[in-house]
Amino acid sequence: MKSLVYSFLLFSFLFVVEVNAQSPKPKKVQTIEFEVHGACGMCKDRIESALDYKGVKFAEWNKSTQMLKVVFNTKKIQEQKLHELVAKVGHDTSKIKAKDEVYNELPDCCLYRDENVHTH
Ligand SMILES: [Cu+2]
Repeated sequence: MKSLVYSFLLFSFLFVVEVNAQSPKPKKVQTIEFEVHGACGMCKDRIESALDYKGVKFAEWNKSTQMLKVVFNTKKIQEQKLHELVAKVGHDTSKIKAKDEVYNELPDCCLYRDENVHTH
């Protein structure tokens, strides 16, 4: 009899877990990709560090595709802010161009706007 009770409890527990897993929740976590210009591994670190920010769960920049992937909580941070954070450290995004003063402060290897950088 006791084992029957345990089985029932276990079954109930599994049922509750199942129902919770299926109940629709408002989608808070969003993944987006947008273009960010950069030139080297230092750029990658700089771009990803800039997104070490409240509400951002994951950020990865791909040098060869010039695309940045970001996973973020839409209740804590907006897409526009992600672009601002990246532009602020000197990298042009598909929405915001970095200020020249900031861009000019970047190390030579990072000057992605200058075509000659990639040919030396
Ligand atoms: Cu760089």
